[in-house]
Amino acid sequence: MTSGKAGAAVADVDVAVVGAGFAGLYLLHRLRGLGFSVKVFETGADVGGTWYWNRYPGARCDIQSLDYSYTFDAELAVRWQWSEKYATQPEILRYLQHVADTLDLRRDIAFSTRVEAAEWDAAASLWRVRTNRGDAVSCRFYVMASGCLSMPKTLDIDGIDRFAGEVFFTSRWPHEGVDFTGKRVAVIGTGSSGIQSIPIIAAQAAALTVFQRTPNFSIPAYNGPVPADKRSAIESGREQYRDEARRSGIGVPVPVSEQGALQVSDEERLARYEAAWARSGLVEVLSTFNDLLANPASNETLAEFVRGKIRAIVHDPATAEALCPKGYPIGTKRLCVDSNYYDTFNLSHVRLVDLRTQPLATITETGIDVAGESLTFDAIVFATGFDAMTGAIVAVDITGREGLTLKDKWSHGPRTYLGLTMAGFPNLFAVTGPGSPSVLSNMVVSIEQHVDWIAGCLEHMRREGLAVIEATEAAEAGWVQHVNDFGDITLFPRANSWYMGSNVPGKPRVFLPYVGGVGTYRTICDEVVTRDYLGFRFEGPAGVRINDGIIRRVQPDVAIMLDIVRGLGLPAMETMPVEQARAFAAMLATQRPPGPNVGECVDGTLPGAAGDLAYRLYRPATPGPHPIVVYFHGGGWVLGSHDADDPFCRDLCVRSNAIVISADYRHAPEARFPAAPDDGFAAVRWIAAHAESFGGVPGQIAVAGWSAGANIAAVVCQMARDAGGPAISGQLLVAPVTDADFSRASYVDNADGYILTTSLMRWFWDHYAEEPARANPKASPLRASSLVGLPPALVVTCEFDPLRDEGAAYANALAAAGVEARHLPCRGQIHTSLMAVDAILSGAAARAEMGGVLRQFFGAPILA
Ligand code: N01
Repeated sequence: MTSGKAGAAVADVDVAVVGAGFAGLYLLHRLRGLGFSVKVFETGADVGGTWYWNRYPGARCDIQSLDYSYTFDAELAVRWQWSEKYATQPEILRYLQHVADTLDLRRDIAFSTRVEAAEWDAAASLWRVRTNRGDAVSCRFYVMASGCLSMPKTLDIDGIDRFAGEVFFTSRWPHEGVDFTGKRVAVIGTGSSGIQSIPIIAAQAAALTVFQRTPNFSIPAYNGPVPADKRSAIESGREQYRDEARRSGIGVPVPVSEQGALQVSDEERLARYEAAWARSGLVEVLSTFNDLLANPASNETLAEFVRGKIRAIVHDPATAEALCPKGYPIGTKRLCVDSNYYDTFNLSHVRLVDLRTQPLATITETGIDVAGESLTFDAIVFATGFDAMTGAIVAVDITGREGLTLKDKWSHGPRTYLGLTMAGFPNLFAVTGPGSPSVLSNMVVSIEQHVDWIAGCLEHMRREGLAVIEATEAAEAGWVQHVNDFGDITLFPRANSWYMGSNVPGKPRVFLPYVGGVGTYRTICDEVVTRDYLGFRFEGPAGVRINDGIIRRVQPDVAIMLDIVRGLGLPAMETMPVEQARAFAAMLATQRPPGPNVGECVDGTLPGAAGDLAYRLYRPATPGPHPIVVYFHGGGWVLGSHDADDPFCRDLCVRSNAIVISADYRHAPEARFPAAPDDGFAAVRWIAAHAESFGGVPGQIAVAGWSAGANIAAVVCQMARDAGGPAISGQLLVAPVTDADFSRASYVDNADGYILTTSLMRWFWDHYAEEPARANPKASPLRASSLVGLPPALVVTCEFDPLRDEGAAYANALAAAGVEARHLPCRGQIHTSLMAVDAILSGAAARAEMGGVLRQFFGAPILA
């Protein structure tokens, strides 16, 4: 018995845990070691979780056993020797039984006991848990360690109750095993469970028919003894190996290529895929290039490679084609790892029924009816999957504060903070819950990290005398946003998979796991702690303590870029002499992806206000003539050239179907204000007057620019209006400088840390213009006496940019002056990130919108 908060009710145990699989066992051991009393409830009659239930023939892990092992106990790691590269279910179960015995865990586990309900008692600050055996247990903390793939999907096939033969579910396989010798067997489902069991069932059965609705990609396991190189890699530096796993993307230390699949020649790409196929391993194969799960064209190269393998293995071309997955990217449904799966379809007694061409009508007394055929079977095996990630959690009737049930809270998709906790549900934790890397990782690594985090949190609360912890609504909403943002820059949402909840009829289509990687995720969880449990509300005898906030607000790919930049320890540009800063900026520009191909790219010169100016012209691949966008590069009037913004200009050209002419201008401090806008205006006048010679449409000229270039574009529009021409069709101002005023909130909020800093902006202004000149509308276009009569505008601003508020102010002022002006605020972006074409994918939607608006400026329809 243990006490709750001072003066509060006394709980039966400190912690109640649901599930005695990998997660529950380690949780029990870890918390017991810290002196907490723990009770584990397990539906199964023994430990094992997933590995207790999934006893179907061929069940194995698909992460190598040496990696798919606990790491918390060095002695255990040395003592236990795996017999195979991918251990079988019985061996993994024996391992977990061994762990339970060695650590004496069974005495605190109630087997064959299902938790049916758990209710938060706010007055007593404890959970009241009820089981199917009528136990009522109170606890201070309640932990769902119930697994991600433990709740079988409710069967959505007609007629199941009518079948008179034998029925089996891979997820609930009989303990005594099944003998299919001489039988006609049907297997429905071709996910990992189907793909693992089909070859073994085929070896026994008289006839096997596989019913496939969606083909899956599968790679060979090449199972065998534990690979010697892997064993020695671990044994020669166990801690270092495990640490690398914890900091890796998937929880297995595998080198990830630094190249995209399209950055190498066709021959090189094929050679790498062949090597990966020969080596196998799902993590390894998907790490062959760094953009396989982000770039559809890259992904398709691997998908087609695997299809080629299927066609080479399966003799009957029609069967091979039916087995070839199409219509979703490889890796976005769990990649399967098989032993002789495709070869099985070369056996004369094995048949594939493609449910896409012969839909399943019903199950009958004697078998299965599909379109045009009635098939007879002695046994049907359902390998139809799980209500993944949320199913097992909401299977318990969980009621939090003020009667809120978790089922209701998650009715539109799960909402968690870090995949660990939920607002409205105090003192409730989930191990590898939705919103954490979980199923996209080596589960054991993720489980250990979650258990350690929970243990650390409980210790912290004990130390501080805190009784209740709960995620705040804002922290949770921020995390849900971050998880979705990460999912959205990958290809995962393009598949109907259980990752998306789309395998279960009626389940909200939401990307369930966190795709940022276990290393990134661990850093975030640790940061929550070091920032004094950011995003949590605590209650204790001293009252309520709230540390509200959002742990990640910048877009995920922007965060990764910022981490890389920070890691490089680059000097601040404003500390350099101008020439050095220019060379430095030019060097950085060479590190970016090149941007898309355009029809033609030519360099030339045109007359400026005081001498020739270089320009670069980008012509679309479509037949001309085209409208023209005159573009001004960024760089604080001091740095940059048409090289600097080259990828962005290419992107604009492709998306707008317009010629983009990136016109240079004289730079400060050699040529200070107003040289830049004077050159800009001269360039626009020249190009307008010679539009046809550029292949342009006369009278269809827009201006665009980024940062200081957007300042020039905005000023040029004012100069053209005041000079009576040329007519400008529209202005695209991306993160523009519009006002020399450092007092706006965005300068304060984003002073540092987002590449363009306040001090760098001061440095730019100091080089560009004397204080009094800065008030001139040719330097600060927001200060123009009137904005009436300016061309339509799209003003794009970035949330974490010192220039954000002056951009927004310009958009508002334009609109107030009757200009057709739109403001596009980009959540989570920084000053430079929209320029990073093909590197910051979260900026792609904004770039598409810019291209669409340019088309609108010229009166053309926006393409999809
Ligand atoms: O389940 P699944 P699983 N009519 O959902 C089909 C892990 N695991 O148990 O894709 C006809 O992947 C369904 O078709 P479709 C691993 O993470 C690991 O195989 O929905 N067919 C699909 O083909 C894995 O990803 C290992 O069109 C129906 C299949 O059933 C996860 O568990 C081993 C249907 C279900 O595939 C789940 O794998 C096993 C219907 N009404 C599992 N309903 C390891 O190796 C469903 N299907 C560690």
